[in-house]
Amino acid sequence: MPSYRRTSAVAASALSAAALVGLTPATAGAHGAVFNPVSRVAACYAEGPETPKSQVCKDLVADSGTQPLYDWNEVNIANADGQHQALIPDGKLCSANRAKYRALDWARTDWPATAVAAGSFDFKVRATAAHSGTMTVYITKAGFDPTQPLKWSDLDATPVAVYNTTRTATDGYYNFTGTLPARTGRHIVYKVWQRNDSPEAFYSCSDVTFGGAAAAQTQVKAHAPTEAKIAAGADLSTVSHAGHGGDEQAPALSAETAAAPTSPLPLALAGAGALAAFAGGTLLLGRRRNPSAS
Ligand SMILES: [Cu+2]
Repeated sequence: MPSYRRTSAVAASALSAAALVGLTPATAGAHGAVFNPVSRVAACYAEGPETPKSQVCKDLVADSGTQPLYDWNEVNIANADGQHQALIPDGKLCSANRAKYRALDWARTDWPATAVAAGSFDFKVRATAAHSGTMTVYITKAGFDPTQPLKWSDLDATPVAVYNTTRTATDGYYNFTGTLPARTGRHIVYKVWQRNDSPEAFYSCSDVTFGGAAAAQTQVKAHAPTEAKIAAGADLSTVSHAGHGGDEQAPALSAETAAAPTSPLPLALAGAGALAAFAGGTLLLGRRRNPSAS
């Protein structure tokens, strides 16, 4: 499908103006996070990196600082290439085995949680950068003990949702419906988002509670960051606007555009599924190792 990766550099001055309609500015940082049910890192970011309210988020900041929260849309492995279980040991699923995000692995029962019930569920993923790939969402098996570190074998092999993502997201969100099985008490929803235009993958844990009693254990209500909150913290994010933080090389660009890294680059050519570097009025379609850097 991504045959454009093989495309050798060609001057594409003949590209129709219609194709330009799909150009979107690549101003956002990388990736995204699950907002419903809200993921651990997103819930703590929503509380405020400087003023966390729940004890677990306070403890996260005490342990790891505020940066993991400002970088709420990261939690990635640049070269995952589908090898999730080989790369992430048991107990490290929520951090994707990233030391920076180690606190997310804490097996605690006071993570802000979303009350859910068996049946249809509308997932929401805030994508600060849209990527082509597949989002696979799992839930822990019945009988899961949330006081123990999350293991791969804790996850029900049957996903609760599988969603193919595109390079565009509606108003910055991927919305899709899944089906939650019957459960009781506290469980973890685990998301793996594997890109198919690069080996990169993203991971997250969202805490959910089935039934009212367990939900009451959470003192601070879980909520997702607002757009205002996202904007307010963007300047403190270390997730590069041109690449993917420290995890990945910034995209290879033409000489002209590489010389001006601060200018927003129109990277996405929707429809054509191709990438363009817009330089000096000339559109170049070039082969890129990592075509969809955001
Ligand atoms: Cu990204």
